[in-house]
Amino acid sequence: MVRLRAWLQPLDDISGMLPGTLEGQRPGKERGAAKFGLSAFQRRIAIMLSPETRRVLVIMPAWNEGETVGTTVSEVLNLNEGYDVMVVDDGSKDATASVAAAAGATVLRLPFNMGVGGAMRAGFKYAARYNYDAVIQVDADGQHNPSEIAAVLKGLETADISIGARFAAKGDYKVSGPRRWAMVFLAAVISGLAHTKLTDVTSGFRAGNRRAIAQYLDHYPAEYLGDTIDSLVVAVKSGCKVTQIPVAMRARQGGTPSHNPAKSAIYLLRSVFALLFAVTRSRSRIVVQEGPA
Ligand SMILES: Nc1nc2c(ncn2[C@@H]2O[C@H](COP(=O)(O)OP(=O)(O)O)[C@@H](O)[C@H]2O)c(=O)[nH]1
Ligand SMILES: [Mg+2]
Repeated sequence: MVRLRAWLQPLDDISGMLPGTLEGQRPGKERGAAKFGLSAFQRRIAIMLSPETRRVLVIMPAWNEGETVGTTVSEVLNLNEGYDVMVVDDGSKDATASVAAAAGATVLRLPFNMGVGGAMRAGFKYAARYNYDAVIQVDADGQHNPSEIAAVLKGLETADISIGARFAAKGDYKVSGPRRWAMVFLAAVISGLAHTKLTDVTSGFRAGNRRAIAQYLDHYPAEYLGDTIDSLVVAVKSGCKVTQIPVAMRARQGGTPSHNPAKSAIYLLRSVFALLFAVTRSRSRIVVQEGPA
């Protein structure tokens, strides 16, 4: 009964949970029900009675990506896999939000810039609230090829977190110098912790199941690279199983990177030290909610 009541809450109450404003589409099945002119109550019932299908939320962090976000959203929706797309617009100064909404995404606009980790956290909260079975992060700049989403999601058949990994026998993505050494070191340490070979622990192209979402809701750092290294270490320590799927990453399809190469290299070196702190963090007790959080 409690669960039923939770389901019947107004659809718009998400706005009370997140420090931003929500625009655009509602989760897929609701869109379908809305087409038939059903009331909010009837839509809730329709969703509850609809056949069990795995619902996937694509979370797209975006910061001043007006040039590329529309195409990336369209590419995902044109796969026709039934994925819902949520763009988390993080205080962009350009038309990111309106372009994303016009392309068919649900857009969460954060009132100020919170970084990729903060944006992802808002996305996970939304995924838990709307009872998604799986989430996958896809960058708005088009580097993560939407045609590989299904392959990365497939990794969830055997693990809680599936990483779309470069340097894993697919693609020609190359990094050299100190940046490469830092990445190799980080991958080696985290592979040891996870008891599986991981080659690309800073990849943001990651999928997670309900267990991963529940764990991320407990701990998902907002600092740069915290969303990759730190989050992964704590997830592993908390008992989440990790796997990787080889992917070929594309070049950024337009716009400019949020960090120049020199700054990225410095951050990456700093993240080697941050790894030490991550290892000492306490583990999460994972509580997977059945039904909306
Ligand atoms: N929400 C949010 N997204 C960000 C922020 N910085 C970068 N992004 C997004 O995260 C993704 C990866 O960022 P990018 O600058 O391409 O980093 P790189 O691929 O590591 O060079 C892109 O979709 C960016 O729009 C931020 O501060 N907030
Ligand atoms: Mg990028």
